[in-house]
Formats: sequence, structure tokens, C-alpha cells
Amino acid sequence: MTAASSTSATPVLVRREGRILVLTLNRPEKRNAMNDLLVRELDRIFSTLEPDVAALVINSESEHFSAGLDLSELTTRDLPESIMHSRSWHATFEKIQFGRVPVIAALKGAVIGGGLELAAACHLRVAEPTAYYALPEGQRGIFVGGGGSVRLPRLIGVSRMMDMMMTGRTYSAGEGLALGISQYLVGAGEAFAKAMELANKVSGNAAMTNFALIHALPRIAEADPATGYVMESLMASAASTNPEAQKRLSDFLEKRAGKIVPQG
Ligand code: 1HE
Repeated sequence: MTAASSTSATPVLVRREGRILVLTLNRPEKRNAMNDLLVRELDRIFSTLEPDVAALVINSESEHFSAGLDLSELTTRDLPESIMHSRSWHATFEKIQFGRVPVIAALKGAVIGGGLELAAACHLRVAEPTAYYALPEGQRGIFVGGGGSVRLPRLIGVSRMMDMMMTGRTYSAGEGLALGISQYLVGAGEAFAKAMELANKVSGNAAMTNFALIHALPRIAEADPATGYVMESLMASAASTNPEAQKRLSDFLEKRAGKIVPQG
């Protein structure tokens, strides 16, 4: 493990663990509220990934994953600036969701507003029992602006998101697992280790598989079925005729690959 490249003013700490890039949200005194600098830093990191980075983990080493948008910056923008600010979050979060590598979020404590929008842009989410999910935009008189109204209904449905924003309802880590906000729920203090385990696992996938899952699957799922089937056939063929797939298929057929066993 290399030391974190950071100063105390760095809103995102970055370090490498082998082929995994670890990003640590680093505004603990503001509960990792996301200011412009933090979002710009995420944008820079995702725009300049080294080719040998195979997966990425986003975590927090303090009590909370993120308290969402830094509300102190909201009071200074006029309408055009506000629209462009929201669009800048969209651009950054698009780079996370539709980049080259799988991104895994390790969640704990507050996963609120923009923090939940950031988590929703990641591909896998691992939560600790302290994690809780809220969209207090309704209470603050504002609206989600980081892609939440696009991504969150796809995770939990419009009606649950409406409830969260209209009434301030929060969901616990256990509820979040049941609803599909996180795919994993682990013990206290275990989210980062689990996220790293998953990152190492997915970084062993064929590059074409991760491409298909990140770029094709969400588009196929939203396409009309006739288009979706054609896209699926094209993607399946691009994957299965790739030399990496051919090798993995031979490994199985010639008894060199493991069998699929239940993981408990
Ligand atoms: C903040 C923020 C923030 C904390 N913007 N400064 N998000 C919210 O509405 C959530 C607001 N935050 C909270 O409800 C609480 O801070 C927490 C439950 C997350 C944590 O509570 P606690 O007791 O651990 O900390 P605290 O004492 O409330 O906060 C510590 C400091 O962080 C304090 O500043 P200080 O100068 O008094 O030390 C807080 O003001 C500051 N802080 N959260 C700015 N969010 C793209 S659109 C997305 C829209 C949204 O994300 S809306 C949701 C906003």
C-alpha cells in the first residue's frame, strides 16, 4: 500500500492498493459534505485514471459517508449558475457510472442527499449497520441535482423516493439492503474490507465483461425490448468471440476452471 497523496485541505484522498484505486472522502469536519472543490476533484480523478487501474473504491474514514451537497455554497448562485452547477455534478457522476472501471462505494453513517446520489452512481454499494439514507432536499426547499431523480427511482422506485423527499422518511441499512439501495450489508467497520474484496474480484473479470455490465446492461434494460434483444445479441457476441472469453471457456471445458458453488 502506498501512502495517501494528500494535504489536509485535500477533499479526496487517493491511494493505490495494487490495481485498485481507493478514494477517501476527506471533509470529516463537514461530514463529507460535497463542495465544488470535492466534486471537481472527483471529476479530475475519474478523467485521468491510469490504464492499469482495474477498479475503484470510494469510502469514508470518518463517521459518515457524506452529508450531501455543501449547503453553504447554495446561497450564492443565481439561476444560470445553479443550473450549470447541477449539470457539473451530472457530468462528474456520469464519468463514475459510465467510466472504464467498476466503482464500489463503502457506506456508513449518513448517506444523505448528494451523498446518496454519489453512491447511486457507483456500481456496487456495501453498507455497514450505521448507514442510513435520506433525501432532506424536500425539507430544505430544494430538489436533488446530482442525478438522483434519474438514478434513485431505478433503484427504489418513484414512490419511495417521493416519500423520502416529501416526508423526510429515512431508511436504515437493513431496509436499504432489502430495497436494493445497497447490494451488501456487512458488520460494523467491515464495509471497506468487503468493498476491497469485491474490487479485487471484479478486477479479475474480462475487460469486455466489465464493459458490457457498465455500458451495455443499463442501456439494454432501458431500451424497448426489440432494441434490447438486438443490443444483447451484439454484446453477447462481442464478448464470447473475444480471445479472453475463448480462453475462459476452454479452461472450463478442459477442467481448469472452478465450478460454481453457493457462497452462503
Ligand atoms: C454541513 C452539511 C452540509 C453538515 N452542508 N455543512 N444535506 C443535509 O441536509 C444534511 C445536513 N447535515 C446533517 O443533517 C448532519 O450534519 C449530519 C446528520 C450529517 C451529521 O450530524 P452531526 O451531529 O454529526 O454533525 P453536525 O454538527 O450537524 O455538522 C458538523 C458540521 O458540518 C457543522 O458545521 P460547523 O461549522 O457548525 O462545525 C455543519 O453545519 C456541517 N455540515 N452537513 C454544509 N450538507 C446536487 S443536489 C444535492 C442536494 C443535497 O445534497 S441536499 C442534502 C443536504
